[in-house]
Parts: sequence; structure tokens; C-alpha cells
Amino acid sequence: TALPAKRVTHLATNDVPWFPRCEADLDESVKDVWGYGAELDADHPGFTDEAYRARREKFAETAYSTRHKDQMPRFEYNEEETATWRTIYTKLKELHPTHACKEFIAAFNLLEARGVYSPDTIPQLAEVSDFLQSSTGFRLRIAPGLISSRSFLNALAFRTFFCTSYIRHSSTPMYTPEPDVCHELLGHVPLFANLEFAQFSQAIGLASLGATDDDIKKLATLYWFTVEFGVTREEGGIRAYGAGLLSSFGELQYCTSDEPEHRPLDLEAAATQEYPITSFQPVYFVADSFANMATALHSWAMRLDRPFAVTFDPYTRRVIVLESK
Ligand code: HBI
Ligand code: FE
Repeated sequence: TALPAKRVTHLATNDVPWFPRCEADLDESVKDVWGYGAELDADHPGFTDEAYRARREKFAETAYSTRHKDQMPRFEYNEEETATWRTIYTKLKELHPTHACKEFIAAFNLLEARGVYSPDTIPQLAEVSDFLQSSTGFRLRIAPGLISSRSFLNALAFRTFFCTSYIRHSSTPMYTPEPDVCHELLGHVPLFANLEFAQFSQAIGLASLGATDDDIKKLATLYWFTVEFGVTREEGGIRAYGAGLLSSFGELQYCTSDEPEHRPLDLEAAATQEYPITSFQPVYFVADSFANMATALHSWAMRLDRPFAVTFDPYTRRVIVLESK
């Protein structure tokens, strides 16, 4: 259920798609989901499990009803859900020393040292959000499921990450067809505590505000090859920083092997590369550093087709729009 295509009417051109100007505007973006957040497809591992479907309804309902002004609710996870978390956590963590980039490992260790992460409990999103807030100003907002590319990227402009809170079905601990709390917390969250990575992520978000549909597609593709499936080169070899890799036991091993192609990261190339969504990636882009990526993104984004510029005011956490008349 995509939202009707609202237009911004106060800009010189009235052809600009609506975009959030302040964090409360993200209340609109939450509703902009691809499919209803709890309506499972027939091939979903939890499709025939009534109890699981009821849980998903509950999580979706909480996500839909939580507004920006509200406190983040607490989630109660049951034994079965906690066991799934423990299995994934333990297996993935074994691969960190040899397959994850050093920035990810550092942040993950800090999350454990602060008592936010452990294999025994699924962390509360409120605590994870507070941790990120004090590290880089990033925050979590509960998502009912897969948010549209535009709304999802727009939120990054506010250093806000739409984060799911439900967990995958217990029958397939190493597989999920959609983002779940394991993918978010074990894949994405640690690097949002890294200043340069946070800056890069926000820059993608700022570039997406009021962007054309074509440019949203390019930004979503760039996001795919960096934030989801990015790798970097360290002394020991290729290391993953993308969340899609760090949350996948199989692909994490594959992406650092000699099998796939590793190309140096070029933003325009990565923004236009085709990719499969149901199999391992045939091509990975190798980044040199997050700091360079953030800088390169700022100049690359200037070439996008947009009749205004935006900046983020960290004091009010609002977006300022600069029009060239
Ligand atoms: N929605 N909840 C959620 N989580 C994601 O990781 C996510 C999303 N929507 C789109 C998306 N990721 C990306 O693949 C790009 O389309 C931006
Ligand atoms: Fe993701």
C-alpha cells in the first residue's frame, strides 16, 4: 500500500515529490510500506504457522501505532524467538575475526561491553537506539516491514534508521526473505556507531530528499552495493562491511573468497550496476575507506537532477532547503 504521490508545492517547481522536513514528518514514511508488514506470502517460512502470524500482526501493529513523539515501546520476546537469536548470533560471531571489517568488530565489541548485546537476550531497540544516539546521533524508528526505497532513504537524512523488531521464523534460523531484527542488529547497527559510516549513510539520505524516481533508483542501488553488500580490503584480505553480508553465514564466507568478482568502488558504476536479489552477488565493490566514501558521495550527489540543495540542521534536526532562483 504505497502512499498517494504527494507533491511539494512551495518550491519553485511543483514537480518535486514530497519529502520529510522534520523528524515528526517521518510518521508519514512509516506507513509507506511495500506490502502490508504482517501479510506473509505463500512461500514465507512462517506462512502456515498461525502463532507466528499472530506475533507478526502484533509487531506490525506496534510499529504502525508508534509516533515520533512517543517513547519507543519495549518488546517481549519468547523462548523460541530468543533461541533463534542465540543460534544466529553465535554462528555469525564466529566469522567476525576473519570476515568482518575492523570498524564493525570494534563497534560490536563495544555493544557487548556496554551490555547492550549478548547471545542470551534480543536487545531492546530503545537501548540500541540510545547507544547509537550517544555515538553518532543515529536513532532507530520501528518499521512494520520493508519500507519503500524513497521513504527508507529519506529517513537516513535525519540519521534515522527504520528498523524491524520482529524475528524470522524459527524453522529457518539462517534464512529470512525480508529484513528482521537479526539482520538489523547483527548486520546494520554496529556501523551506524562509526562516525564516517554514519556520515556516508546520512549523505545518501540527504541526496534522496525530493529526488526524481530515476535518482531514487540509483541511490537505492548504491545503498545496495555499499550499506548492504559492501566490502573493503584489509591486510588479511577482503572484509565485509555490508549488513546483507554480515547477517548471512553463507554469503559472508563467499564474498571474501576468490569466487566472486571484486571491483574497486566507483559510485556511478555502483549506482547503475544490475544485481540479483535471491542469490549471492556475482560482483562486489571494494571501498577504500568510509571517510573517502562520504566525501566522494557529496560530489557525486551534486550531479543528481534536483532544482534545490538541502542541508541538515543538527540543532533542530530539521532539513533546510536552499533554492537557487
Ligand atoms: N525497509 N525496513 C526496511 N529495512 C531495510 O533495510 C530496507 C527497507 N526498505 C528499502 C531498503 N532497505 C533498501 O533495499 C533500498 O531499497 C533503499
Ligand atoms: Fe538491510
